[in-house]
Amino acid sequence: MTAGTTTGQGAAGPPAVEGPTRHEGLLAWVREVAALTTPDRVVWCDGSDEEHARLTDTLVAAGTFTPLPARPGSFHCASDPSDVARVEDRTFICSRDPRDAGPTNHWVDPAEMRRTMTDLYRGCMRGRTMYVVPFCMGPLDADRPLFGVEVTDSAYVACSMRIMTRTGTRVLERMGTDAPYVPCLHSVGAPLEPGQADVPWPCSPTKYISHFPEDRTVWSYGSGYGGNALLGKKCYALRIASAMARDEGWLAEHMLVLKLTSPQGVARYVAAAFPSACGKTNLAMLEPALPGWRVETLGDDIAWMRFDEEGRLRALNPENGFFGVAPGTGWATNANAMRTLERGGAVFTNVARTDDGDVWWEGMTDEPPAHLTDWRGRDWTPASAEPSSHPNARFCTPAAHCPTMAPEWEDPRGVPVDAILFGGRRRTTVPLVVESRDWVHGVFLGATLSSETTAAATGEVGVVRRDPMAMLPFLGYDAGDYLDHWLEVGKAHDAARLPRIFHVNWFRRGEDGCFLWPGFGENARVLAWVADRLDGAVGAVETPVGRVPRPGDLDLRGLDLPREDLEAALAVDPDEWRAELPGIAAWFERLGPSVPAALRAELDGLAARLGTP
Ligand code: GTP
Ligand code: SPV
Ligand code: MN
Repeated sequence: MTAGTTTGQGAAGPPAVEGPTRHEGLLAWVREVAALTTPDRVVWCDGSDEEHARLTDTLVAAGTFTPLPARPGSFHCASDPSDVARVEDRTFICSRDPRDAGPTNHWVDPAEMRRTMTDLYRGCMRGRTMYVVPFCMGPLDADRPLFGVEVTDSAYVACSMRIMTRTGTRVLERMGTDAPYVPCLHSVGAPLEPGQADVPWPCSPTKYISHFPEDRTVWSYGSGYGGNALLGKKCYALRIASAMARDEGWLAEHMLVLKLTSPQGVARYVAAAFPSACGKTNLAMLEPALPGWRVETLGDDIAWMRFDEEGRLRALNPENGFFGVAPGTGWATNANAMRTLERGGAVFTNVARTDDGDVWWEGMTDEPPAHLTDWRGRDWTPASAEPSSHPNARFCTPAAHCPTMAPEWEDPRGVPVDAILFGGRRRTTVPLVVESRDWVHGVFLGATLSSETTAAATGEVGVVRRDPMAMLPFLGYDAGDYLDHWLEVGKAHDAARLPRIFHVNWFRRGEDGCFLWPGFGENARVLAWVADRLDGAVGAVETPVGRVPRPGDLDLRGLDLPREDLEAALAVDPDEWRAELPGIAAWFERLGPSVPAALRAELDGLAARLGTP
């Protein structure tokens, strides 16, 4: 049997499973899943263009996809209105010891979770096709590629995984007969009775996104949405990989990676962690407003970082595509994303459709079209009360379509990171950019990162919460242990070679409620300051929170920004920071005894510098 062929269900139960591999462990697992979930047929995905066309045809026939005549090869997709974002309250870290999940994760005993979910999975693929998607996180020519296999009853997931990861026969070949892999089991949780008509977006009100970090396994049920269902992304490449990284001395982080080249031709690599919907994709694809500077893209969401023999931290983007926030993406803000999306092969989920076969979302153009079909299929005009697209509407597109990809983005060794930025979405208090004094202080800045919640996860939007290294929803283990791991990797390597750590905030607002800093392409001015700081070529002023540029330290040529706004964006107000201290102390309290003493000492030092005992 070859990849892509199907096995029909015998009269007496689940389909016989053979596959285009001699990996006995994988075959046994797929057989076991098929026996439990009883799909009508099993398809091993080969990753070919023909298969992609078959999948998209299937999705069009099911009413899930709508072809976009204005963007040949790309599709519109509408999810069920209840299934539009990550479900953090249904996400579980099932470590054997609850202490290892830590106070920030939901924990369920692994045996109990397996029992609960096995009951849910029993017969859950009835009437559906089970797709077997072998995938590789990172380039296939790595010395030790990290594999996964997602078994899913969703054609949308199979199709999206082919965009977001390296999939198919080439992966099975590289896996050979015995490579380890992360089993990722996914079901939308909507079995079909004989003769029952399907819906365009099957899903279940019962959702579980479960991780078994000791077994390196993911079980997901009930949702088709990106972060809940494309299991190579947040579930594997962050939650499971963070546990692997802790054990093996590396870092799996929620970070973009970019290459910044100065007018003198000096190239620097920058990794940046911002919480969901806080600007990673935009920064990764930035078009500098500063003449002479150049930004190229290596990744927009996840970085795996390992130390090389010379003690340099090297970052690799394990993904193959972008799953980006659509609203706010336009020619004025992120032209490179717009160019990427013109090249076909994209899936647009929960955006609006135009009358001439294209997509539209808030922020794509200044003026909305006079008439749209909104993300829920309803007529929409500029007079409509609600936005036309869901605020967490997403595009899914191959990274290779992005015109600014750095040639080395697929180098399996990764790129040496010169600077790490932590950033959040804060209306007040946090200045545009701060440089840390050293690694430990930088880890403190990351550990106490705070941000307003966004539509990327279900729940209230705009609430300030602590989000250490933008990893709060993605930690596969105890948060205090994670911070300690950051300190330990710093200690284990030559301080002079460690990346320098900065903290940024593009989202501070003035008294009128408007953003103080114009953001987007203008953020190149902050990147340039960071690069110049690495060279010691530009000044800064010491403040209680770290080193901050004076207005004259930023290259502001060509920027029309009122001096008061710039000063307000850079200001470190001791009163605001004193008011911040109890929140940080409460956060450390919540994380409990595993918070490293060195970070508690940093908090004491900050309090002392602010004149509070
Ligand atoms: P995830 O994919 O959820 O991890 O998000 P992300 O961090 O990649 O965020 P993204 O770049 O998609 O930006 C999210 C939202 O923030 C979009 O609506 C952007 O328009 C907006 N945004 C990004 N950068 C800036 C900026 O510099 N200033 C302002 N004001 N808004 C920004
Ligand atoms: C995020 O929420 O941080 C995302 C989108 O990048 S998702 O894949 O849903 O996690
Ligand atoms: Mn993300």
